[in-house]
Amino acid sequence: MTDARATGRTTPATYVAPTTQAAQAASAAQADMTTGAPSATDHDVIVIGAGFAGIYAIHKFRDRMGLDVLGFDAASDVGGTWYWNRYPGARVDIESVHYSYSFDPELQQEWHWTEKFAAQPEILRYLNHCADRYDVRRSIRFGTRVVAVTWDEQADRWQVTTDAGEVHTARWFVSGAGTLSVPKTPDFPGIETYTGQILLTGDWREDVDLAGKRVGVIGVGSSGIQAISEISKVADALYVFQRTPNYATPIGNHPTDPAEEAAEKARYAELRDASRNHFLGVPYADVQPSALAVSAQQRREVFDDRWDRGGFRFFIDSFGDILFDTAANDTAADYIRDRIRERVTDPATAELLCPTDYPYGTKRPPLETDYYEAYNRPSTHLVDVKSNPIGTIVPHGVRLADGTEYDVDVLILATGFDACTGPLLAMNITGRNGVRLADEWADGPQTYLGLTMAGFPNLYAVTGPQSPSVLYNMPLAIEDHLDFIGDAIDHMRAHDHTVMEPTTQAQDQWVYETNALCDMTLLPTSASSWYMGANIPGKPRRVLVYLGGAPRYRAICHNVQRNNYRGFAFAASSRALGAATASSGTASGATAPSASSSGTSSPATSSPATSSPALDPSLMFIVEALRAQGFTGFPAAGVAGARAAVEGFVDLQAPRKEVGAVIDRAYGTDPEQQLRIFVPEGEGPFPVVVYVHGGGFVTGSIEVVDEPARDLASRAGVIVVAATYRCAPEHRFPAAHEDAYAALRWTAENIAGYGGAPTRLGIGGDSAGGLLAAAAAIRAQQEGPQLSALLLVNPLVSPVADTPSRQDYAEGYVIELADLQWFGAQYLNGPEEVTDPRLALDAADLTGLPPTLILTSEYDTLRDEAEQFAEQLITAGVETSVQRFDGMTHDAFLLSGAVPRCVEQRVAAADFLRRALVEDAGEPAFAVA
Ligand code: N01
Repeated sequence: MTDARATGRTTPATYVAPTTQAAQAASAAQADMTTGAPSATDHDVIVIGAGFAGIYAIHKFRDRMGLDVLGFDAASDVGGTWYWNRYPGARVDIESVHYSYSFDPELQQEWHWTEKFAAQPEILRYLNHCADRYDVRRSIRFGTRVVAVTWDEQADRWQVTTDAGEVHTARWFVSGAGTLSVPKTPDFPGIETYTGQILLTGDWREDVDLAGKRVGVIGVGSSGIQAISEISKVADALYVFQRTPNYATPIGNHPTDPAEEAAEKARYAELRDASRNHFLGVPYADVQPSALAVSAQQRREVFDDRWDRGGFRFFIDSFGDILFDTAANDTAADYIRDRIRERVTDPATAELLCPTDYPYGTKRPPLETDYYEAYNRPSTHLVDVKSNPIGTIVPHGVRLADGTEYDVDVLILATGFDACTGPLLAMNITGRNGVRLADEWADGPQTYLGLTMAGFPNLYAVTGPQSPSVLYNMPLAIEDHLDFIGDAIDHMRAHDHTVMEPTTQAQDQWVYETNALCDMTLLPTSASSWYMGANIPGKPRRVLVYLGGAPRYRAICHNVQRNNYRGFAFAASSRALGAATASSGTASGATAPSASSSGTSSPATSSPATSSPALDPSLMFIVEALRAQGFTGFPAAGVAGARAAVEGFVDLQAPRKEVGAVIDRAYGTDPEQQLRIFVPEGEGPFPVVVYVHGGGFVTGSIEVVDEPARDLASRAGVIVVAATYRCAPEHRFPAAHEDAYAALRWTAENIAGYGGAPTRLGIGGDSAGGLLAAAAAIRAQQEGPQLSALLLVNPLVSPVADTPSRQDYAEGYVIELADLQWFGAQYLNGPEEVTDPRLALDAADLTGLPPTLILTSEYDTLRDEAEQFAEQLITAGVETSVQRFDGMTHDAFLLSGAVPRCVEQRVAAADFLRRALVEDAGEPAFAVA
């Protein structure tokens, strides 16, 4: 369930495209529209909708920020979705204790939910209580539909026209019109001849007594399933017209358990935090990596458990690959079909209720109570309108294509919504230069962060298309968006900006990321999912939700803010915005040249908003996958948790290649001073490279680099000696440094006994291992052995580097700034060590180092320091090449099973080693870059 509706309502039995309807009303109203100076109808912010979004928006902007705010809602009172959807059985399907406001700690302590999953009347009571508590009604015009929203370029304000012909203006326009608030009413032929009562689940405002009636329900989505479960108990006869069966799973509702409520309230803050760190915004934490990685028995146990515990646990808290992998999905779909067959007595009806032609979860999964048992009542009849479609509506009922007729007194349309884009398009929005949103979105939504649009200054779509919206617990998603908007308004006021708008580059990149994420899932395979806009004839088939999960989305938004509103342009007037939003170099917190004053202008930095191509979609899931398994960053995980998380990389690697030989040896007496020697196939003696694993001096092991080491050995035809070392915090600086060098020495002295040629020796490593490898190479200049190659993969260069990439990718890109700080704190004995040239490589003497290759990744906190280090090496006369991989993040080099483009980095590394160590050493390995 989602939020308020203020627009686009259609009368039952007639489907008018919302934009057409709004445009007609608007054209009359706009005739006498005035522009210019603020008047009594001028406001700071206009808010659309009086549901969860509208209530908090008014409270926040008016009471917390002191702005002049006016709200509109077509309804006669607050409630949004919960105002309009009063059909029997309407109920939330996220636990109420989580599906509620979190911004007011006292409210959440005081409010008592009577059921685990509250029914519609109770949620409406809650929203009325909130409306009273924050006294929002005095700022809302109820019973008022907005029919046009037009940017006035002279006044730099939005003009908002109502169906009463009034025009109000505001600097900022915030739509809380919801995602599922424009009902779809199919235009069945003959529907105007029907003499019974037609009801629309999405526009159901009064109690209707269906006892003793003959009722027809068209549609078996979440609304239909909830309604059918209740109506079947009272109707004389119930005919369910089903086109596509659904995978419904038990909601698990029950009256609130006082002990459970007390326990939840005692740790409410913690629960909210956990919710915001979960893909769907609920504090579930039991998801298993893969349905295919466990035995059939173990899988069954997980499914049984999640089925019994209810809520979205089966969907989101069972196995992480259900939405990505057809075979994994099949296991869930088979399980649900089996359970349906157990519950429905008539086998033919059971088969008809079993979905077979689309994967589970690609249509929004409904939750149910006794839905399948409804079909065991003799009065409930399932009618298959896929094989025999609805032909016409006749005066007394429904006639199918083959002529069969069903007489019904009441016909209920549970036929869904024009989701996500519908509510915005219904408002007939026109932005700068007369550009209509409907035209901009002719091929699908174009947004930045699912919240803002290029060409539409100061306009914000709360839980808009291409944001996590319906895949993120709505009240929390709404609060996050409104807090972002509030911060943006504060930022503008603090810097005398009049307007803000995303750049087209930032928007294009967001659209790319949203679509790319979707393409990695099974969603595009569903024929009629509203997630894809596929339920509305003629609607562009594009994913409408951001599938990267709430934590990743929140991290991106946070990064945008902390980086000077990366991807947005600010200006003193919208006329100055054009150049700033379209130009190529100013996407990062850009300030238009003619802006009056900003205090925010910053050098353009390479960032997700400015660079192309975008982050590789496979990597978008890595952080999310870690979080889904309860990992919320290295500092929070602690030493043991951090180590376990890095060991988990092994599950994301390709199968280990066969090599000629694998030999384990020790190079010291400590159990961590181990080597694993990977000898390639073929005739030796082979050149040799010592490889030092990364992991922030704290984590990592030979097991984690086993797969890449084999890959390098076989690709380059060299012996790879993977070394581990004493880790922090048990062993602090310089233990790891000493060990990396000791491993190098051991190799030089012993490798001949394993088929290696110690005269053709190199060293390499990734991340902190890169720093250790480089430090060992620097030491080897003085103390030997002589080296012929240095390979640095996404290396750390200095604990205190201060570079744009450390800021740009501070959160949400595998290694976060906070992780770097935490790792440093584990390894260093004190802050004075940060200038030690063994740790601050940029302070070391680099002369005489062997030919060096540095691989960097576009979206890596460490990118810039590594590239600057390359320049220093060149200045020091070292043959150096640096290769940046667009779209990649830190650690992609290790994740061969999850990141297809990892192979490009491996090939680059192997080519370098082959040229530097295997081929004629008389020629330079490569030109100085
Ligand atoms: O709509 P839907 P909904 N002839 O689009 C059928 C939220 N919600 O209102 O699949 C015959 O899911 C259509 O058939 P098909 C939730 O996010 C939440 O039920 O296109 N049938 C389908 O069966 C949910 O996903 C809650 O073949 C026609 C049905 O109508 C979203 O709202 C409760 C037809 C539409 O299903 C929408 O759910 C309720 C035609 N011409 C809703 N046209 C909770 O929180 C359409 N259909 C619990």
